Amino acid sequence: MECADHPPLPPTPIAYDGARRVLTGNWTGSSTVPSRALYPHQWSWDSAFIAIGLRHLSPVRAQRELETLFAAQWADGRVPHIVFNPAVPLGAYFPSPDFWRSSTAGAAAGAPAGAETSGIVQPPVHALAALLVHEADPAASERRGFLRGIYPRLVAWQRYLTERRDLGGRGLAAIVHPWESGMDNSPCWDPPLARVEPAAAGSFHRADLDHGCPADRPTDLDYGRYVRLAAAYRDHDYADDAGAALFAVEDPGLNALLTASEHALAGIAAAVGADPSDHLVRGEQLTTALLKRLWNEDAGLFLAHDVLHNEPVPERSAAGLLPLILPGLPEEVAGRLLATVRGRHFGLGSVTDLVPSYDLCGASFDPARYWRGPAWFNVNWLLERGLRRHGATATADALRARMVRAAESSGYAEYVDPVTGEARGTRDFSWTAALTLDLLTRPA
Ligand code: 9WN
Repeated sequence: MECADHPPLPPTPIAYDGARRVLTGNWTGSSTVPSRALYPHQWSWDSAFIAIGLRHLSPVRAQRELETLFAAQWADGRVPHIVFNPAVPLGAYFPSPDFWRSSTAGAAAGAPAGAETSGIVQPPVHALAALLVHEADPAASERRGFLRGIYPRLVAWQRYLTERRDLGGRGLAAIVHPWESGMDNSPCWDPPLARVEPAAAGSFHRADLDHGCPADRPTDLDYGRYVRLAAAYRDHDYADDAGAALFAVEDPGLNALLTASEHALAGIAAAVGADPSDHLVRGEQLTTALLKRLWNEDAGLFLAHDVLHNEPVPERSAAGLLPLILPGLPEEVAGRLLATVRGRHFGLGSVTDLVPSYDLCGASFDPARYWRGPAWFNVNWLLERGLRRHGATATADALRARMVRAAESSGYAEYVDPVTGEARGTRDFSWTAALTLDLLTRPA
């Protein structure tokens, strides 16, 4: 994915040094934990964002970040959302490996025997990350066979999503658990989640509350439903069977990243001497499906679609803005998205410093709670690229400067209050640091 040129930011050595310190502290030797305390394993989309920043410190380390993740890929192509570190005690994070039981319950779906992972996925930012990592040092990438090695794995990952996960038969991938969106607690999942019977409160222990503030985290009721959904998927051998799914939703955020990654795969194919045309065609098909299935003219953004009830979810989330990163978006749609970002629902540049994760005017808006209003740096990093792609250069420049300031002043927080910038969630969070480095250093 290309971005238009933009002027370098004025030097901010404190932000750069702080971000480097976080990434160094969270490196385990083969990958990076999102947070030492709260998330002590490897997470899928975190690693993609982390690699995008790491490439500025060490392109080879950035390559290893992605290679370590893909070493735990399942034979059906899925990239698990967590790869567990066997050296970390079981009680440090829940749901732990003994909950997912990937090497046994996932055997039929091709889970690796030598690693314990979760069985669900996260959004596919990986092809985009791999291309950016390669471009940071093509000679080192060539020497290590990085792109050539990861290309078939990336293709298998994309095909898993476009084929096995097209549960609605509508040309889009469906998520089977809110965590698969990466925006776990978004109000978009409330209506389909309300139909799920929660697991009994005493049947599990929430390790997240040992480290996080309850007001910033999901409620116990939502957590009970997450546990029920994950257990049901596991007990069905992680088979992608539309008839058995308790939750199936087409998320515009995941599908936008799937489409962007198909375009990135075209770039990777060209770099390794393969034919990029299939990826370009698939990228166009996905864009067409996104527009046809999820675009909502009245709302001025893309809406999630509940596959099991065959209806749109009437909630505005930042996920519905993410197609702004796509090339080939019709000009009038891009124009509406730009207006929505700046308008009263997201307020960028007037009410908010960073784009909130959810509608400022929505009934469920909460500036503190997990994906129900706070601003995340990965979402804003993607939107900054999208704004730039569609010519909103001044808005992108201003957003970039505010992101760097917010990252530094919040102590590289996991998320921030979108209006006051107050730090929320955990601190020294890896993708916040990585994407800050990228904003300070780009273009590679
Ligand atoms: C569950 C690691 C992950 C992110 C997700 C974020 C949060 C986990 C949790 O942390 O999810 O996967 O325990 O809440 O929502 O986007 O990848 O940083």
